[in-house]
Amino acid sequence: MIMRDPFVQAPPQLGNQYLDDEVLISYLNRVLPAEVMQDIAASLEELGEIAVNHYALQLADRENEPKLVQWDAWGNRVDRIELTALWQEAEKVAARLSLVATAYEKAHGKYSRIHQFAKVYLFTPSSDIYSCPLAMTDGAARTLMLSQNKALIERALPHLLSRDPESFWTSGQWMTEASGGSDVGLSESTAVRDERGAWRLHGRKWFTSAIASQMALTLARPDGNGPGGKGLALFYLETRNADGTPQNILIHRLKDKLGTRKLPTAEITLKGTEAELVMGTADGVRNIAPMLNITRTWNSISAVSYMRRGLALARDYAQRRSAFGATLAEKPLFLDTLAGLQAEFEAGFHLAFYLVEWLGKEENEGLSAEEQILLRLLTPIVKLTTARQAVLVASEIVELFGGAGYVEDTGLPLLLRDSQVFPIWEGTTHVLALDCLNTLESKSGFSVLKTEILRCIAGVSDVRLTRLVESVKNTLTNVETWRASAANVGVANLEAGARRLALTLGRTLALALLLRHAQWMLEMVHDVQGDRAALRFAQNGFDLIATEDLVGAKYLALRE
Ligand code: MFK
Repeated sequence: MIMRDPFVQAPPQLGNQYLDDEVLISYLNRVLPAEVMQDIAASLEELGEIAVNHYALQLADRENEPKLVQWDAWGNRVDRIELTALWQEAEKVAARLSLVATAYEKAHGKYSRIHQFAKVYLFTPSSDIYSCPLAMTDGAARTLMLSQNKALIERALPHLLSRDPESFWTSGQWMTEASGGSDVGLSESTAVRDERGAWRLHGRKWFTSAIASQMALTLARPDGNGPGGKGLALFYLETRNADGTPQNILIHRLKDKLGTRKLPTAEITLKGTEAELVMGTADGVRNIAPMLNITRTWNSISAVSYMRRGLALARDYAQRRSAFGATLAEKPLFLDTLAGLQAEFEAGFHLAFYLVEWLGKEENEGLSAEEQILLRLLTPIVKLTTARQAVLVASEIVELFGGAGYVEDTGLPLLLRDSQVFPIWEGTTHVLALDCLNTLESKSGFSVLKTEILRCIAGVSDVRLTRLVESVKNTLTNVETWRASAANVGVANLEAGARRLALTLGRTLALALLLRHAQWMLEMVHDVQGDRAALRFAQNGFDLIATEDLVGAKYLALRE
């Protein structure tokens, strides 16, 4: 009898993550002038290759995690974070490839944000979410610039925007306290002036991501200020003394998180940490909002990048894995599920980059009053929609791999654990939905958004797509009808429906963007399959408005 070696499954492989990405390339071809596209293509191809190499390193480094060293051998409290080698390498790559600076150097005007976020999109899933400290670095740079605080701009921006790994700084965003990750106005940290007149911060920060950063923006309540977000002030601090020891900061422990485990997130106490006011002694929540909006944009791009990574792996695996007499790539049911996920990804992709386009326009050309309301609405809507998609897609991808998807050393469970951070960080789906509802109600935001969605589909004329144009319009009418009737019943009904409302708006806008892109593909690129993502995404569903009494849900929700 011939003894055969047991079967060994070939693992999934990644190709150049830029060259392989038809969705990214066709989007860039549509929105960028040809000379910009030509200018940036090489940098994206380089990142596409780095993404492959770092993915392999990431898999090999899977079990390494950052460590907190609190004491030295002689009993001195040192509170030092030992970062993993790959995490430190990611910081160097980020500086060298200007993952933050590209947006501020503005080599391509309003398109610079698109260039920057295309790079971020390629790098993030191979970086163990190094995009987190970079998001806050970008947010800090923007917040300081808007503050017009000359001294802080001169001090910090050259570091935040450096291309030199030696001088590059990242920034933390130290906001969350035990009293309120969402209701930030409950923050208990205080600020008092010392005998020199310098501000000293005291208090416990409960969830400080990227604790290894060189600086942070944070909130504290100056002595004598009133309660709530208005009574907080925005402060700038540097985390270390000249000798590298923490600047009156105690690091108690690193969070034992479900995912993003390479990212050192800590519980800390500020014990008289010296800090400087960024702008004024109050309105801290309003003043830190630019940072939130930037990090929410990063969150959206990161969520989309994770979907793309999962799909790239699943597609490759489908060619390598056989079952029941054929490869998975030949199995209609496998393909049907994959197609549904690809449509979700493409919808999220267009949403996220559409948000980036508006951010680029705001920074380079300025926005009209109506456009400001639009961007204020788009940021939470796109963040919450893409974040929910990322969890759903990651869960399905893991399942597509069967048992291998459930085994840690394939690296696949990481996709799901890391994706779960997207709907939690930077505002949960609930908090962002309420923020969205507030803007819709207080600033006539609905009519602004509706006008924009209709503008996106105005040029969609191909007969394969026009049925869906009508569906978009009908959904907008449904939303309007529901809002009017829910408002009549009372604020509680509007609030209960806020999540469905925000997701419906996000998914309807996504469909409109897919339709606009499909029209371009059919008309300009003569791609006969150009309508596929829009048709399939519509089938996945986009109108989530429920007409039943949502307040009545209380009975069901609380039933034992
Ligand atoms: C890839 C991963 C990248 C992620 C990096 C993560 C690292 C960071 C980790 C974390 O820290 S996660 C914690 C994140 N926490 C949040 O995101 C907070 C979520 N909660 C909210 O967003 C609440 O809506 C908010 C705290 C803002 C509500 O607080 P308040 O005190 O009720 O504020 P209010 O009254 O809504 O707003 C105060 C002012 O700010 C208003 O302006 P006026 O004073 O002029 O009226 C608002 O219009 C303005 N404002 C609030 N949010 C804004 C904003 N302005 C512009 N954009 C916004 N988003």
